[in-house]
Amino acid sequence: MKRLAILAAALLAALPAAAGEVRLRAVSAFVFGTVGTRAFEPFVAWVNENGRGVVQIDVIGGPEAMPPFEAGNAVSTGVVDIANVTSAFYTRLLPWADALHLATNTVQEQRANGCFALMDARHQSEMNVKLLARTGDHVPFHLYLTKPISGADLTGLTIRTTPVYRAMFEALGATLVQTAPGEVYAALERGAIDGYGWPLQGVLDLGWEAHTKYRVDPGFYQMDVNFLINLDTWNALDDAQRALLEAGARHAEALNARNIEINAEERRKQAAAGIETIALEGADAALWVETAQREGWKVVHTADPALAEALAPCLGG
Ligand code: 173
Repeated sequence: MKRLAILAAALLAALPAAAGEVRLRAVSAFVFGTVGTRAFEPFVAWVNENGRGVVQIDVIGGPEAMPPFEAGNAVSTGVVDIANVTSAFYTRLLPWADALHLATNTVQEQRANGCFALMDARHQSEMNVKLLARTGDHVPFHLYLTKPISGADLTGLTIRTTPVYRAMFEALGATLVQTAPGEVYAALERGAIDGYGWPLQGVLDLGWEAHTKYRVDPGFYQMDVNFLINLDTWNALDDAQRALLEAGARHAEALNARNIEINAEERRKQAAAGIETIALEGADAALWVETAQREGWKVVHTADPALAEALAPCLGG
């Protein structure tokens, strides 16, 4: 059976595509049906619906098909054509990419003021990918905990991180462990961590509410989930194929506005699931958000001072 399947796959791959139609292979660093694919799924559906005979996207899979921190490398080298991935998972390839989640404006504003074009150009020259779309606007990140805190001090707590939260949580005194999202549940269950960073959306998609007691407010930054396409693949497409993908990207970005409503719903769902809010106030709240922004930008400055200077104003300051 297995040999037959392999033979069939080989024969299919050897068949020439319909004239003018190109098939692109895509992976997602996030599990399908969760917050990280909320814009990518409609993008793929839109392209496959509107791109018949022009361009089609074949989804290979999510993190079960490829480790999430490898997705950037895979699209950079052309192992896949398209990746749905957050910049935090490819900072090894593009150290300044932490800037993306520091934006306080929308991708539509970044397209209008030239910031998107600048970031796209740098993705192209430094990572061999085109930045096709940015989704996730309006969704802040939060710290979630299994035990309470009384202020903006994380001393003594072991927190699961990614590059998104690292500089901020470290400055606030936490001990950090970096893991892929797929390892968070087990780490909570084992008691290996006292909390984790994650966007406002998605905790319940992943079942983490079972081991989550608190969400710390306010949130900080803005989630970025980007569609990257290998630059050689992009350059080999014709104008109609590129236009189709660009239109699909705009379609996905237009969905970002819905996040404002989804955020409100998510807060209600978390509360209903027993996740209490720890709302930092006054000087603690100020320290929380100021530390986030200051420490985040420090990382970008260290990676590329000139680019940090150029990006800060057009990402909303
Ligand atoms: O916490 C994470 O794994 C992370 O960095 C992230 C980024 C964007 C969306 C979801 C999670």
